[in-house]
Amino acid sequence: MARIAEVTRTTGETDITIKLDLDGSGRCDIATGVPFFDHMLDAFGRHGLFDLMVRATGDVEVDAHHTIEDTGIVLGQAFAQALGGKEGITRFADVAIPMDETLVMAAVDISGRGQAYCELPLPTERVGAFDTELAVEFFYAFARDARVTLHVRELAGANSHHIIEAAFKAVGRAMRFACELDPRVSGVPSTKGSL
Ligand SMILES: [Mn+2]
Repeated sequence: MARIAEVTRTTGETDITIKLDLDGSGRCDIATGVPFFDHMLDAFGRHGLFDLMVRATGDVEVDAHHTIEDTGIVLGQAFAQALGGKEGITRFADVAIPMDETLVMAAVDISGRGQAYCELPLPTERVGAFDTELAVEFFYAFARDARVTLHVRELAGANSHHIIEAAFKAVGRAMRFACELDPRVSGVPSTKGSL
C-alpha cells in the first residue's frame, strides 16, 4: 500500500497544503514564501528521500513564525497520515550529520507521543532574514503532530546556517530510517501492540 498523504490546513494566519510520499526518492517542490525555510525543507526531503510538495502562504508581513510553525503542524499531520497503522516500520533511528565545523544529532522514536527536546544553541539571532529561533519552533510543532519523540542535539557548531541546516538534514534522515519498512518486523513494533 502506498504510504502517501495530502493535508490542507487553512486558518486566519496561514494556508498550507502538503503532499508526502514516504517511499519517494527525494523529489521536493517547496514554496513557503520564506526562502531560507524552503532551503531547509528541501534538505529535509532530499536527505530523507521523501517526495515532498509544500505550498504555504502566511502572514509573513507579521513575521515568519505562523508560517513556519503551521508548516510543522501540517508536515507532522502528513507523516501521521502516511504512516497509517505503522505496521512493519523500523520505529527508532538516530543519525549525526556533519556540516564543516558543525555536528548535529537527531534521534527519533515513532512513539505515538508527540514531543521534542532540542538543544540547538545558535550563535546569531538571524540567518539573512530568517529568525533562527524558529527552527526549534518547527521541530516542536512537527514532532507534536507527527506524534513522534524527537531529540535534536548540537554536538559542535559555530555557524548558524550550518547548525540549522545540519539539524534539518539530521531530522529528515532520522525520519527516513525510522519510517522505513523492515522486512523482519511483523505487525506493529511495540510490546503494547500499537503505537
Ligand atoms: Mn545551506
